[in-house]
Amino acid sequence: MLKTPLAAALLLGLASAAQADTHQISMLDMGETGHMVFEPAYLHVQPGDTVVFVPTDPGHNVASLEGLIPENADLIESAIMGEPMPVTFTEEGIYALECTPHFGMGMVAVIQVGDSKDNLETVADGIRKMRGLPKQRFTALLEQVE
Ligand SMILES: [Cu+2]
Repeated sequence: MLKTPLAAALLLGLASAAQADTHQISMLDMGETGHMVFEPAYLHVQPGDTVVFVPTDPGHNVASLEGLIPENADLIESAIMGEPMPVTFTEEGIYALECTPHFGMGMVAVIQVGDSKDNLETVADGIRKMRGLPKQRFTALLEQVE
């Protein structure tokens, strides 16, 4: 009795694991798009996909901005500054991310997971309250949301 559902669950797990993609975002002192950047700074991924944040230059991290990720999503924060940080995104929606030491220099990124735009207005509101380069770059990134 137990064997079949378990086998099915395992197969389903394998199937979804096989479909999940891994993406990479570099964290750079100087990239093609400017100083202190995530490249790419906007990425549209599917639920279950993993994004590996790679501090190609040292001294960068990745963290989610309070209230600017989907309601049920786990907070994101690099365990160790300067170490690659894999994040598996399961909750659909828009994620606003920063490099904590370089937020003021506009080192920000937007990840869109799946097709839900339920929290798009919340994120847009949060960005409207910012100033300077973070606001400028976030605004441009949010325009890329599909
Ligand atoms: Cu940084």
